[in-house]
Amino acid sequence: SAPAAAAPGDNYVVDDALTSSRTRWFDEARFGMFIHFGPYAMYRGQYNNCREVEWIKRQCNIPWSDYEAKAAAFNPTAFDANAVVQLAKQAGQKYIVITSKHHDGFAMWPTAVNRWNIRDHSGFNRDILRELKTAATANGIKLGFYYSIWDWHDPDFTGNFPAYITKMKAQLQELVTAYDPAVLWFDGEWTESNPTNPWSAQNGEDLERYVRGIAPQTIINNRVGKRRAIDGDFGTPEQALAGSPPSIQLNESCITINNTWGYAAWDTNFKSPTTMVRDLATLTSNGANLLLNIGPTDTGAVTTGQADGLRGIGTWMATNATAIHGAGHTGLVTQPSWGRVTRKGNKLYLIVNNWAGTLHLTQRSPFTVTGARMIGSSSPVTVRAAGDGYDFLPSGAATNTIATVIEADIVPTA
Ligand code: FHN
Repeated sequence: SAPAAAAPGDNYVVDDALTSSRTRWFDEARFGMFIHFGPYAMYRGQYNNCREVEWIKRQCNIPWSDYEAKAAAFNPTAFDANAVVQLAKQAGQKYIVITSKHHDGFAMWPTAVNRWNIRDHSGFNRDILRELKTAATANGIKLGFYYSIWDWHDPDFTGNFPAYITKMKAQLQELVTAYDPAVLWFDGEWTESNPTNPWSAQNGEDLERYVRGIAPQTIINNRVGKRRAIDGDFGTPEQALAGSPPSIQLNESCITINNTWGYAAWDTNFKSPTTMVRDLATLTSNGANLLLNIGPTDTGAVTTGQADGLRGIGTWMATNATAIHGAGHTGLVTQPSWGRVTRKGNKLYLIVNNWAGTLHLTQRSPFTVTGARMIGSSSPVTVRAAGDGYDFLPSGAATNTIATVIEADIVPTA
């Protein structure tokens, strides 16, 4: 019989087999670093009495003359790609996504498309995207770029949209050719209610097709288009924990280490390593990634507060990363009140936040536990069938104040 007619958008439902080989590294990574960095950092979160960050131009009604003057003085000599990459690596992050262009339209690489970029406008004679790429590659970390579709600076965005799209594609071509990004992370497609943003569903389809054509291996987020469930390769819940499957195939929650994306001197509300590790465990147990954001200062430095948070996560990861990297959702158990359970092959990882009391696991599908042990300790763990599943009885105390991990060998029996 004749195949069913393709519904609009069907060609954007990515083939599973293709997806699994192309996107496998992303699905195994689980943890990445997001970096919001641009000339908005020059305001350090404040313009007169107005507090804003990467939106400061628009929300604080800064005249372009002022913003352009600030951007001309942008001179982030303290940006140290190696230090950033080491921080990410130490935290157990497998990829970095940095803003190549935010809504202010400012290119963080020496684009030939316009002069509104870090070399021609600011005279900063280094290519920090290149430096990051080099440092990341040397350390086995992937580099991707955030790119804002919405552009406040280019008059063609509102004046001559086809001309704007041509320039946008030319910039994306530059990024792909020069840096071979592992991820293109689009944003700013969402202002549907904003009449100054004419981005349509068709524009999204067209851009996705264009990027696939020039960068077939590159992973694209769903904000390339307006139909978030089917555009791109992965979903992007923001400041929220992605839920458990089934949903769209891949998900990545982007969450800030404090309250803001770019640098604001007043925002020192850093999340604790405990909160972030537990969020990472929850996301891993849901089969989703965490893209944890930092915002370097106007000079390009990573603040102590941000670095300390990442190091705190790294201390936990140094022992327990096996419960995160390559691990994911398990349909075998009900997530317990005392923590989260992830699965990698025939191992379950019980990430125990609350060690006191019985560690009971409720089975949803049959499996047998053939052995269990604490990670980072030689204390044995006894397992016994109990009620609707298993009880785990560790012989020692918790080894970690954030979460202690028990690894269990399992044989699924269904
Ligand atoms: O407006 C941006 C915001 O500045 C930031 O880049 C976040 C990151 O996901 N995205 C937008 C809001 O959805």
